[in-house]
Parts: sequence; structure tokens; C-alpha cells
Amino acid sequence: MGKTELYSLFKGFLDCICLCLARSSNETASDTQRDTENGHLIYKKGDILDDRYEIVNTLGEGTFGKVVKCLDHSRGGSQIALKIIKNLEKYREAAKLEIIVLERISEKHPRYCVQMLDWFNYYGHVCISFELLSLSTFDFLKENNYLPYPISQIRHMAQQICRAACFLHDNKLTHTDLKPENILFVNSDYTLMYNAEKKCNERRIKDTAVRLIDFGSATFDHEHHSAVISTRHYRAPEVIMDLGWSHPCDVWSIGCILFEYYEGFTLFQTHDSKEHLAMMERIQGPIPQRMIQRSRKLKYFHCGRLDWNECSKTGRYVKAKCKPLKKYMLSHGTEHQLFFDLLERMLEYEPSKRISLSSALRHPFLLRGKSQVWRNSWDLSR
Ligand code: NR9
Repeated sequence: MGKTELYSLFKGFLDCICLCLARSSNETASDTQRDTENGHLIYKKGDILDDRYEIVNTLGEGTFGKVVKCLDHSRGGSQIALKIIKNLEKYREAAKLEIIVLERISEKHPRYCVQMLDWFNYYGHVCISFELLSLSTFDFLKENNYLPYPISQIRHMAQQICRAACFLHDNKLTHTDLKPENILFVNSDYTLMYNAEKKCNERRIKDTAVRLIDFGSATFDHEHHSAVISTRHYRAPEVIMDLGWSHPCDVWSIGCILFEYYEGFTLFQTHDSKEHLAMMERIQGPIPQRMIQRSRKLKYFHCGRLDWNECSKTGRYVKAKCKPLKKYMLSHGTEHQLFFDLLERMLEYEPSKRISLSSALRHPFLLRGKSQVWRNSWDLSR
């Protein structure tokens, strides 16, 4: 089959889904009693959706809608997570594309991407059911007073995140919104242990199995690429500089995520693009000339350099707040050296030189200690 034929097949499939969703939503479009004015579904504990899903409680919410825990009475009352999209055209349209991505992923059963179980339209709300997961790696960190994860646990989480994103890249997709909030533990049970150094109790997650979620912004290689992607702190330099982006922007985000697991705080704590670039220069050195010359964001640059005054108020803030990457090392043992070597390659400015995820998976930091995770859980159980 040729490329154009494949494309039209895909288009046909897409149109079919759109039509199907549009039909079922039009039937009940006049019924707005069920929604709040901003499009959220009004529900209560015990409500049953699609003659099957019994709502237990709310797990999370956002601009898109809400995520609720349900019992699936067609599967012996097993627990699932249900993403209920707002009854608004804009979000319904986006959800249709998300389902296409999720179906493409589900066909191949990758281990580290969340599994979609089912989807349906409930009075104009697109609903997507998933296997039930647990706390996000961000919420666990927060509930643990931002005490960082141990490096052996970071290794196991990094292996899974890289495998999940590598699978997407192999399937011509970029996630575009990788962040600690979108990486969920399968089970967030923990043990409490005393941290003598910080004189406080510390939570240690028992099982570091994670899954990647939220494919609502995932973009196929052939699709239109939005100019602005990612949540600010995890945004790659090529995105900020409007140089065009592809798979490597996910790698940059993973570098920022792993740093955050290691330190307990975000690498780029800023809300401003120029300040963000200045932080990058403090941490990783000057932005390559080639990138500056091709950038369309002329307002950030002057005479071929970042337009930045180190002596200004924000200039002094960045200088005090950030330091060269290696200075953040908490120890100089071999595994810390290897971890920072990997971070440095993930946070390479030039997208074409940035380490790919298939190479990252062969990096000595990630190759080491496949059995170490076992040894750790064994250590904890004593
Ligand atoms: C799947 C998802 C969220 C299982 C879950 C869960 N289990 C427990 C939350 C708790 C999947 C989601 C997805 N896109 C989402 S939720 O694929 N977007 C909204 C959110 S809610 C938290 C971060 C992003």
C-alpha cells in the first residue's frame, strides 16, 4: 500500500469516528440540565453512566473536564478511571483526536503507556475509560514534602518513561506534554522511614512501576505542529525559539523531569521565555550561534546573543537561582556521574544532537542495575 492510500484510509477512519460521535451528541444536545455553565458534567457518587459505570469519587480535574473513579459493572465491578470531557465543541473535537491516538497505542499494548479500555459519548461528554492508576509522580513528591526520589528508583522510573516515549516516537508520535503530573504510579503504597539528615519522616514508594498518561496533545509526524507546546518548565529551547520541533522535544522534557525527581524542585522555575533561555545559559552554557541565527524570536536576541543583563534584578535572580548543571550533583559516586552524563545529553540545545531515546536506553546509567531494583525492595523488606 502506498503512502497516499494509507493516509486516505486513516482519514476515512477519522471521519467515521467523527460522524459517529457527532450523531450521538446531536441527539441530546438540547439537554443542558446535566452541565455546569462551563461545560462540566454534574454528577454525584452512585450515578451510573452508559448503564455500566458507577461513579465512586473524583480523582482530578482540569480545563478539559474531570477524571473520576468508577466501578465497571460489566466487568465484575472492577475499578477504572473515567475521563469525562466537557460538553463543549472545542474539547469534544480534541477528544476525538485523542481517541485516535489512544486506539493506535492500544493496538500494540505497550507496557508503559496507560491502557484505554473503552470510550463513549454521554450527553455530549466524550468519556474515556482507563485502567485505574494511582498518585502522579508529582503528587507523591509533593506529599513527601518535596524530598527527592533515591537514584536507584529514578533509574527504574527513567527506564519506563524512556521506553514509553520511545514507543511513541517509533510510532511517529510526539507526546509534547511530558511532565511529572503525567507520569502515574501503578500503586503508590509506601513505607515510612526516618531521614536522619533532614530530621523528618520520609515516604519511600514500594513499587516504582509507572505509566505515561494524557495523549491529548500527542502529535503525529505528518500532522500540523502547533507553535507553542509543553508546560512551560518542560519546554525545549527549539520550541521557545520557534525553530520547529519533533521527537527531541520529548527528550528535553524527560531531562527536566529526571532532574526534578533527583532534586525535588523544578530545574527551570520561571514564567518568562527570555528568563527561561537565560537560565538555560547559566546551566548549560551559551546557546549555539546556529540556533540564534535561525530563530524568528528576534525580541530575545541582540547582536547574535541573548539580550540579557546579568546585573539587572532578574539577571541577579537567575545567577543566584541557577548554576552549571554538574554543580547540582548530590554525590560524586559512579551512578551520580552516569546520571548527570545522561542529563547533559538529554539537555543538549541542538535537537539534532540531543540523545535519542533508543540511545538513552543503551546509556550506562539506564543499563546498570536491572537487578538493583530488586535488591532495593529486598533491602526495604528487612
Ligand atoms: C488514567 C488517567 C488518569 C488513570 C488514572 C488517572 N488513574 C487514577 C488518574 C488517577 C488518564 C488520563 C489521561 N489524560 C488525563 S487523565 O490519559 N488528563 C487529565 C489529567 S488528570 C491529571 C493529569 C492529567
